[in-house]
Amino acid sequence: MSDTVSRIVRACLALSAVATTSHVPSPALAQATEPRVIEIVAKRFEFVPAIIEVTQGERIRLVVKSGDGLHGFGIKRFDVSKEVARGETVTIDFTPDAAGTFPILCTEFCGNGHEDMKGELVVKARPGAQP
Ligand SMILES: [Cu+2]
Repeated sequence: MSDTVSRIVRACLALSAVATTSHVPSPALAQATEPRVIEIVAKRFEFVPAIIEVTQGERIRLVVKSGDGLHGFGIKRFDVSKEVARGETVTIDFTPDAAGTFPILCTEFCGNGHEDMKGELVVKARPGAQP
């Protein structure tokens, strides 16, 4: 019986050796290649959600949808500026390379209240990165 057990143990060890040497994509790797998707609705006169939290160096894909008429979506610090036409959805890819809190503004005049149409991008510092 102990002979059977030791054979099973040897088989398991051999299998685990195969598992550790084969190239199975790890979840960490998948995270590094796929941007994080954040959906935002732009409507008179707000962005929903108004505050977006991300991490410095993280790849971000913003999917901005107009909930009514024409709006704009701008984050000056990261050279983001997109027109969002009535009922349309735009995709904005970027990687925030600086930590801090940055204003999100509507860049297209959309009516009385346009000036109050603001959001915030909060970029948390990545440990070990330059602020
Ligand atoms: Cu506006």
